[in-house]
Amino acid sequence: MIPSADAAITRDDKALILAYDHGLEHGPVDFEDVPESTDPETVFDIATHDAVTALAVQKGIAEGYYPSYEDDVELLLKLNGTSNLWMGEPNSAVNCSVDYAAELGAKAIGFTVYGGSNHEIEMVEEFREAQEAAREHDMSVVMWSYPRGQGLKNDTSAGTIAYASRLGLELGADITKVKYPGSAEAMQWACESAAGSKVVMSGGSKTSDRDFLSTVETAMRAGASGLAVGRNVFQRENPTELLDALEAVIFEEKTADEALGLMPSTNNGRATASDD
Ligand code: FBP
Repeated sequence: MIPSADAAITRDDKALILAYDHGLEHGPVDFEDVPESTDPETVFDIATHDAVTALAVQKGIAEGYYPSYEDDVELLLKLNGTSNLWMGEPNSAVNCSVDYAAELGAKAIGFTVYGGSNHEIEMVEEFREAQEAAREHDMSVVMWSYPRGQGLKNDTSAGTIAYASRLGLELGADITKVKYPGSAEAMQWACESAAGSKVVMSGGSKTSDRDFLSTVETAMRAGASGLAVGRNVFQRENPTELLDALEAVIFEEKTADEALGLMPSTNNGRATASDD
């Protein structure tokens, strides 16, 4: 790993990446709970929060909306992606070049690698091309390291997630994004396996404020360098409040309980009927 290669998308060596590639990966169903999130402008506005170190989007969204936000948001251009309409073995089409990402103003590239898929070999070869081109542009490299496919039934087991974070180190990612493996011990193993390169936790489907902040606190104490989160932010009625709380946990080493106190709409940390 190259020291400080991720400086443009980190703060105090930590990252809070807001992911908004769900329209491609999952489809518009992810915007149903908060229909305003269908409009990329809504999420670009959320990304102007101080806690957000980069916004990850696909090319079409960057082309249309980033010009209005380039002073306030760091762009992480996701170079590949697959729709949920694809029913084959896990794979991800490369839909943007590193040169074009740089032209659009991106400071970092994002790339999914499905280790264990029948398509692992070609995905890693595509990653190689992108990673080396990113180095030429001094752009940070973030790998979405999501083992799945073939015989990989449980893609969040401790051993699989430790292997996922190691793939990021071995293949030259500055930051590797992995699914939460379910415990502090497993997360610590994943972070140690990355041997000094950064590991960030993927947000996953929406959970309660308390559950989410507790998981983030656990991941941070286990050695994670932050979070790459989508639904747990933009599917909330008040994403700014959650970002205030995440800022406290990730950058100020506050506990989840302390951070919940920054969220008036959860009744200062006490769960309410709307706390879902
Ligand atoms: P979430 O925080 O909403 O889980 O987003 C993280 C992310 O990696 C997105 O970038 C991506 O769209 C999605 O999860 C992919 O998740 P999966 O491949 O498991 O459907």
